[in-house]
Amino acid sequence: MLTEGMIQTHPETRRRIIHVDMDAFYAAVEMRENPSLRGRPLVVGGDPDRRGTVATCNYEARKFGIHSAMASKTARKRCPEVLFLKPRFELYREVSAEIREIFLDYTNRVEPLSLDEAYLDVTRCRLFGGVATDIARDIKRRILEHTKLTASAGVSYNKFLAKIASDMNKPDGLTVIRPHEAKALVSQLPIGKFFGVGPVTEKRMKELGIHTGADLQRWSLSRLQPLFGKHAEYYHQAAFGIDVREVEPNRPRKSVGSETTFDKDLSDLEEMLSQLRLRAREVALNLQERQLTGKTVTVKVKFSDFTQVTRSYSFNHPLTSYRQMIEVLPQLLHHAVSVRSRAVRLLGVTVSNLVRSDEETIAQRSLL
Ligand code: DCP
Ligand code: MG
Repeated sequence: MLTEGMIQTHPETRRRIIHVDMDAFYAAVEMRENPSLRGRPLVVGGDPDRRGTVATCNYEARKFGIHSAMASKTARKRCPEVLFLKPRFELYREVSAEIREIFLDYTNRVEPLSLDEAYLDVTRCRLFGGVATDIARDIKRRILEHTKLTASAGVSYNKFLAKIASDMNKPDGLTVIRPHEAKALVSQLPIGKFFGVGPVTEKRMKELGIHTGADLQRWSLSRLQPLFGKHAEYYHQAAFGIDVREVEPNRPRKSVGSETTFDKDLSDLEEMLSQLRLRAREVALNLQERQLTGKTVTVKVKFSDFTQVTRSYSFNHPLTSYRQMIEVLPQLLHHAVSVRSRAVRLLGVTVSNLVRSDEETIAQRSLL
């Protein structure tokens, strides 16, 4: 059993981790580009007349209960005058590259999680006398100066708590969680906020009566293990504010994929196949851009009732052509759709087991 004393003397509390997350990122960039949008409820992504979902929205729209991943139609119902903007990923990628440059001025140990957030391990950074809070404040100041956008930062001794902290005082927040504050704070935390607890695990935990960190603290590791396998130890430690995961700079990409949701569900196999080929072409282009190739092709099918099936095929060697990829699609699709006889709402293709494309694979002969 981990006790409070053990947490405060745990060697991992010596680390200094910062999590930086931009505020309402896509929406904030759009408002910067067009200041007349400020003050109006605004959604980026989706289209109220079709099926898309909200990528993000500004804080004015959040007041109406609109949030990321919500169906556009629901968003419009909650706020009929909300403005829908098309995402401009090029622009967001540019800003993302700018903030990464700023991070690298403080430490090489930067782990980007998405375009708008990253972990930084500043344990060895000597700027500002090594005071992580001051480093975080300076990072926020430089981001604002350089991009005219605000970010929220969380400072703590591990990734889990730094991320929780950055979310506590959004927007433009700077929040510190110190070792002696961790246990009480984690006790209050809803179980869905724990790293690695997605909607499925959250449901399972709740069925077991685990709704908060405090509930989780009452479960011994040996009771969690048969239920959560290799994740049990992580959950057990996290309940006491411990998370030993390192900040991993430039974590290699594990897969490249592309998927699409249809305006109208598909039930014709030929039509599904041609859609899959389009996705595969996107994936091939993306792989080529990154000078990657892979051994495993996965087809994902989501049905009209939102259930989902994936089917994979692994080659002995990395793919050397687009043709190889599309040759396995009919069989994978067939296996996937034979599971359920329902209309198809979404199709996707992913290539994983990635390796760098070298002379033997596709650098010379293009994947396309
Ligand atoms: N995003 C998306 N689809 C989602 C969630 C997010 O496309 N389901 C995109 C749009 C966001 C960006 O990623 O702008 C960053 O995601 P965040 O979760 O950090 O959300 P925001 O930065 O928009 O808002 P917050 O201020 O809550 O961080
Ligand atoms: Mg954000």
